[in-house]
Amino acid sequence: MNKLLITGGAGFIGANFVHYTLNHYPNYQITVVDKLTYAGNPDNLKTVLDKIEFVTGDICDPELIDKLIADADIVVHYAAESHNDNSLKNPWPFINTNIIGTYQILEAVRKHGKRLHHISTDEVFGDLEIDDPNRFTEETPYNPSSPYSASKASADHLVRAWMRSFGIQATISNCSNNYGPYQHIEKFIPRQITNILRDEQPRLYGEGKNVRDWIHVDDHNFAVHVILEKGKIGETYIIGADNDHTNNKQVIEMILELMGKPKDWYVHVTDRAGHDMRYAMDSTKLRRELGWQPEFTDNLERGLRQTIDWYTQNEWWWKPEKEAVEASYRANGEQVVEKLANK
Ligand code: NAD
Ligand code: TDX
Repeated sequence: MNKLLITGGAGFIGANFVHYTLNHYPNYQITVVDKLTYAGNPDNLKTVLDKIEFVTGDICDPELIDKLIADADIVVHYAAESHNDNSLKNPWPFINTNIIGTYQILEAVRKHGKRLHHISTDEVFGDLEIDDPNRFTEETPYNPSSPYSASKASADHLVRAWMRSFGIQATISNCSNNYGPYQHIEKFIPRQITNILRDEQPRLYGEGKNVRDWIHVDDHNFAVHVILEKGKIGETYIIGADNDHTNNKQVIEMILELMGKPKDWYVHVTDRAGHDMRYAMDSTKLRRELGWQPEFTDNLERGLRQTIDWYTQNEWWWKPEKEAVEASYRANGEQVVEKLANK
């Protein structure tokens, strides 16, 4: 039985990966290492704690990481600071965890000769114009915009350098925006759903023309398993579900309609500094070479309905934090922009 070490397994995508693996790939023995930052929640794993080993710890701690990787066969590296808005307020945790933490993992993987899969993002490529027909591919040059995306780009470069210089056995995936259960309510989709559940209006940055290539978290994690099983060492794979045709305003309108509210019941708020306009992913390589296909392809509405149901049924999970998350947005200067009427 292969031993899998999952970093960041108490966060949104990592916790979903643990559940997905236990349900679909039971032949792995799982250890999770997670620092339990504000974004890590042990409740995300509470139903499976008897089936996994959970270690509270920091990926920047070289001794701990060396010991855990010595004991594993495969490392899947999700741990990161992940929220762009936070990286604009204080970049340091992003530099520390995303770059130095990845360095510590690479050194231990090199020393012990273990297999690594590194989880990255579409944001390393920068953004596209609204009317640009191109999509990001594995060959697109890196051009990150925010401290978050620059730190993820740095980590990807380190992984590539360790593959080439030291011959470590690694793969990389760059995925688009995820949504689904257990996503922290600071993020776009769960923030709007939980606002509506509290009878508060959704909050759209600027005009809301920005486009994200939405993918359900299970489709992302299925792709990671496909790469672990069939991916070629040294390769990078783009993961995306071809959902790059719905802008933020339209996503809010869909959520409002699905939750029985008027379509224009939202407010425009201060835009994000340096806000990326559009991401779009070309996942042809993953589909053609490894045979991956997403289940929620082109069906954002179905995925949103499932996600709305989850937040509706799991108020206990998000409600205690909601006030503080919204207070933090206000403290960072988020304000309603009166002059942008909904149209
Ligand atoms: P998240 O913020 O929900 O979870 C991150 C987890 O990492 C948390 O549990 C946190 O406690 C843990 N962590 C943070 N610093 C740590 C440290 N120093 N040591 C150990 N654990 C630490 O993030 P997420 O949205 O689940 O993203 C997971 C990964 O996927 C990240 O690498 C992110 O860049 C990447 N990614 C995310 C998306 C997305 O849409 N959310 C898209 C593409 C790629
Ligand atoms: O309240 C909001 N209103 C709003 O209009 C929030 C929180 C966001 N937005 C906009 C900003 C973005 O255009 O929605 C879009 C999505 O925002 P986020 O959920 O913050 O995601 P994004 O910045 O696109 O980054 C996400 O996808 C790539 C993840 O957070 C990253 O970890 C991942 O790498």
